[in-house]
Amino acid sequence: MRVKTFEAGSMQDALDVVKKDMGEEAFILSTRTRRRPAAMGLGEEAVIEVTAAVDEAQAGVPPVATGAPSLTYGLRAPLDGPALPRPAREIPQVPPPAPAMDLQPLRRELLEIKGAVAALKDNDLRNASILKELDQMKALLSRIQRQGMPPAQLHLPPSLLELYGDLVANDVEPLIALRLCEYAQRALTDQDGDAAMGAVDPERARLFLRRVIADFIPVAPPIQLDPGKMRVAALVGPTGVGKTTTLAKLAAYAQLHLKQKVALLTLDTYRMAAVDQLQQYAQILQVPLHVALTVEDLRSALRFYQDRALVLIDTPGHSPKDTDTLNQLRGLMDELPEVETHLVLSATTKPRDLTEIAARYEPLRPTRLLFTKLDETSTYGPILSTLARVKRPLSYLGTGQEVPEALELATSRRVADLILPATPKEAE
Ligand SMILES: Nc1nc2c(ncn2[C@@H]2O[C@H](COP(=O)(O)OP(=O)(O)O)[C@@H](O)[C@H]2O)c(=O)[nH]1
Ligand SMILES: [Mg+2]
Repeated sequence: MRVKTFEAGSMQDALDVVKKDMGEEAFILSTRTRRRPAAMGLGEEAVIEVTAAVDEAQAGVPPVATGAPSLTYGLRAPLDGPALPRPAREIPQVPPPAPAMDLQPLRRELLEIKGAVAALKDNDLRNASILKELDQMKALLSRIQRQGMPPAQLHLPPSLLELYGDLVANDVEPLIALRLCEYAQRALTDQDGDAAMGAVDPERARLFLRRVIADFIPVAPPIQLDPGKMRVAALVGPTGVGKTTTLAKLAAYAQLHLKQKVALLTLDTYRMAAVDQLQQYAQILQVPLHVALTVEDLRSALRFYQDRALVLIDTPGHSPKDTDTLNQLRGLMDELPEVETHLVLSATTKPRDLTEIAARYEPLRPTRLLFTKLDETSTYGPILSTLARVKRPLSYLGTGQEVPEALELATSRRVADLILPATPKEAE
């Protein structure tokens, strides 16, 4: 058995040297990577050390120059020339063995893999950081592929490019996301200068962008209740978005928490179930409920409610093609001189549908936007897009089915937090 250690700059080179010196039959005992000073003292370089062994008895190894006389006992290895006849008595005649499977290539491959793994292990640390970078790059690229990033975004510094991706992943329209990022970039550049921009700490950029988003979110004050004055608020919007539930939440809050006199009025007479639902809330809260079918009904109900601090009006939802109901509702709403009309939308509605719905309700001149079912979605970008289009302030946010607790007054900060959530690191 011959054992020898070789050194080379790479595992491949080391294995080549082993093969050359010890032949195909050599096997690796160990490998090691160590650092040594590079030539001329310029830093360090890696050296792969491979210790290999070979069984000298194996035929063909080490390779011997053919034809050269062996010095051993003056005998010549019978490499050339005709094979000598075997003495019959020396070896009993047995049938020739089945041809052995050639494991040589497999073994070689295994050795190479083993060596490569050993070399890799030593580079673990460096690899980990490269892999992490690659992962980030891959995520960014696949995001760009998915969302189709126009070249303009690519001019954003990396920290903002990443945030742009986060906004779009949260269903913020790409163009709005771009504008917000550009705005943040300009503001950050004004503060720090161009040179510093490339190195803006991602957490700081995130915080800054969140503030920019908050600045773009208009919010309305809560429904104002003034002594001696009747305030009227109506909720309009498609069927099933949560108008009646939200109305009950508002009524309960004003009645139970603010101790104000509240009355309910519904223009939703199409479905008995709708009236029943409101009737139940009215009973629980012990507030009066009026059902108005005509303009006259509505007028007399409002006269009747003069002493109330807050009159909340529920309305029917309707399908996109049902323009009759909408016109009828518009006729009734026109009767209300000073009304806060909240367009109720569900945060679970598809962005494109939100735009269409908002346009459809424009004739009712909503003065506020109210989003429900925030608890039922994980992407809040459509709220921002709708605000950008409809340009009405946000009033309340519905966060669950529970009456009255699952209702919040909307704040710019809260919505900005939903659109660009804090990272766990930021929350520390
Ligand atoms: N998860 C959740 N469900 C809500 C919310 N608001 C209303 N709902 C539910 O949505 C359904 C329809 O509500 P409803 O008030 O009848 O809608 P309307 O047709 O617009 O009056 C009901 O099951 C409500 O409990 C909310 O903020 N979150
Ligand atoms: Mg309803």
